[in-house]
Amino acid sequence: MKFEKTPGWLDWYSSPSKPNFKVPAGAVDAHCHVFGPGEEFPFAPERKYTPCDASKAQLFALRDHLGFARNVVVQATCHGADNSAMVDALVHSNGKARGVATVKRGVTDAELHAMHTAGVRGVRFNFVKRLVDFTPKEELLEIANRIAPLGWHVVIYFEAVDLPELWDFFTALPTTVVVDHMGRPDVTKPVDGPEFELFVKFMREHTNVWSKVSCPERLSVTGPKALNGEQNAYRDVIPFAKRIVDSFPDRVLWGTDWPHPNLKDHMPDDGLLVDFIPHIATTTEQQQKLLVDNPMRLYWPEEQ
Ligand code: 0GY
Repeated sequence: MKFEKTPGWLDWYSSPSKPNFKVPAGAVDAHCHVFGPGEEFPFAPERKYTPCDASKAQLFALRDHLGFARNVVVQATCHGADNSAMVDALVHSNGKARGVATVKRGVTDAELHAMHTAGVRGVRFNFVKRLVDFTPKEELLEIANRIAPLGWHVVIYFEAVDLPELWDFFTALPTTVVVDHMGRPDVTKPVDGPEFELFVKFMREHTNVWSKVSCPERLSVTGPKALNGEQNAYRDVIPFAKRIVDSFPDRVLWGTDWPHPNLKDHMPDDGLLVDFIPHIATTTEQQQKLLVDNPMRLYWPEEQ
């Protein structure tokens, strides 16, 4: 089936630079997606956008180019609860990829076990209204209770302003809980202001909560250009991500977010994104935890 991209959709950056920062051996890109290809894995009828194709082979080529050893492939909303493209990437990765699925209440135990065998280790609950329709919380809690015995975790994606309303639900989840992109803070607000303090409190008071310190390109207002005298792009995101890494070094993950759904203004050079890492994880010990030890503990615990 042929699919027309959403008007204005930006294709991923086809010739990323070689990063200056050399990631540690065994590093994991813990947040990335595959899109289709649509002819092989059709996009979901209920999707809110139609992306460009972004195949497993292209993802694995990027992994090698950037120096990563492994990927965690997160189910993207354009595929709804049909996890076949993501699972296909896992089973063709030579054990170098694990995944996070989207499932509905009707998923069978046999389907969950098959996904586990393929390498799925979590489910994603998305609360970003522009991306998904509402799912009742009791349905999500039921899913969380079913995946918990498999040792899986729950990945949550939400906007910072919605954290107060979602707090009770999040803190009732029975598994490790991984927050996408630091709960999408508004980085024009102070890093020690009430909004981000609430997120820090969420992590401080709930030791099962982890955060991806990813997606500066999504959160930044200053953007990718290093300004006069500034050495780094996306500099307005640094204080937020650095604060989370400094405070919770054992509960942070990092990912490229390739192929970068829904970016309107610019498509990041993935090499530049890797060069962002040493600005937020400033010691080799922090970098080792962020890129290797933490994702390995969560996604490949049997190798620990
Ligand atoms: C991300 C962010 C976005 C999209 C999705 O599954 C998705 O469609 O996650 C977004 O638009 O903010 O993590 O990839």
